[in-house]
Amino acid sequence: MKTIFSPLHAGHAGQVELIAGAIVPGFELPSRAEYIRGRVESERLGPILLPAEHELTAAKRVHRADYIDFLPTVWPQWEKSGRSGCAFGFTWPTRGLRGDVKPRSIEAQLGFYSFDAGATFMKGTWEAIKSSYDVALTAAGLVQGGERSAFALCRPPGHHAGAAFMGGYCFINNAAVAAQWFRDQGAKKVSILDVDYHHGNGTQEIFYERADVQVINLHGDPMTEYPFFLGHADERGAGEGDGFNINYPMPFGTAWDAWGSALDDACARLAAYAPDVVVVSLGVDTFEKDPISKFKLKTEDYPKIGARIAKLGLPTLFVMEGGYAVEEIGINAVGVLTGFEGRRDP
Ligand code: SP5
Ligand code: ZN
Repeated sequence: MKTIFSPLHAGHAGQVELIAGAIVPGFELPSRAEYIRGRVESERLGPILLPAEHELTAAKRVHRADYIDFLPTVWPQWEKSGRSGCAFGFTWPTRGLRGDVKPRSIEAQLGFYSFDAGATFMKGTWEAIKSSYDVALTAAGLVQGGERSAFALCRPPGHHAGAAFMGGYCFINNAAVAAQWFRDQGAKKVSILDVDYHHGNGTQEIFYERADVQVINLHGDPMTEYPFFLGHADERGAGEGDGFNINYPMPFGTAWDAWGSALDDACARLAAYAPDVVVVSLGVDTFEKDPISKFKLKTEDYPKIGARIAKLGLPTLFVMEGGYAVEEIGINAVGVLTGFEGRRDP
């Protein structure tokens, strides 16, 4: 399969992160994408192509227009206000505060459009966000054009970003954008299968009241794992969307046995829905050595994920999300893709 990749992701670098009582260098590193690109090459998965530039129209089909218009202004506003370092909000309009008035301060605007301090801006961040969006849409175009599958090597990731908020390293929800774009191209039904370790709260929020996009998530139980405030099994969708959101929260320590059973169940629900196309939110932070996660999948398990998805027999777009065990991220992510292609020895 073809991979779409942009070198512009690399400008999104130098993040800091608040974690476990300390400020540390961010985990969502440029080297993540480089390791994956390297593995795509060494495994000869297929050609690696640059994305085509796209207008932001498709982004505004799933995100609020004012949110998308805000993103390119963040770094310029931050610099103009005399700040440096990296830009992120740390005051949020939570219960008891007003969420209906957007203040003028850039710090406050960042809080207004975030649910945590995990999506940070540096000088090259907007260009990276835009390139990640272009990567997703270009890869979606290949599948729309008749290819069985394509790999959108997106960075930054997207599944925590909602209609009008960023967070968890995510800004534009690339998988949601692609799913909506397939709908707008004529697909009647689209399924999003999110296998990232963390619940894709943004994707769930975007499609929660819709029956035309089925959203399935396998993830760490929000009672104990980030993003904590969404991702329970009783969240089944609302209104017309009732029954079209499916969550599989799982406890710390979950290994292939239980995770693979959840995937089987998820794939059965997906097949019953019978979508025209599948978008996979591909995170590999389920890996046993992931530094911020608590599942126990092994390198040999990733090709099995791909093989199970391939059995659906549907056009499939893979969109890169998380995975922070940098040295193994390429092996595991590309393992899913070679497993999908039915290669015996990935
Ligand atoms: C796309 C994606 O995978 N985003 C993940 C964002 C996770 N941010 C919060 C991480 C909290 C980790 N807590 C574990 C502490 C380990 N010492
Ligand atoms: Zn994740």
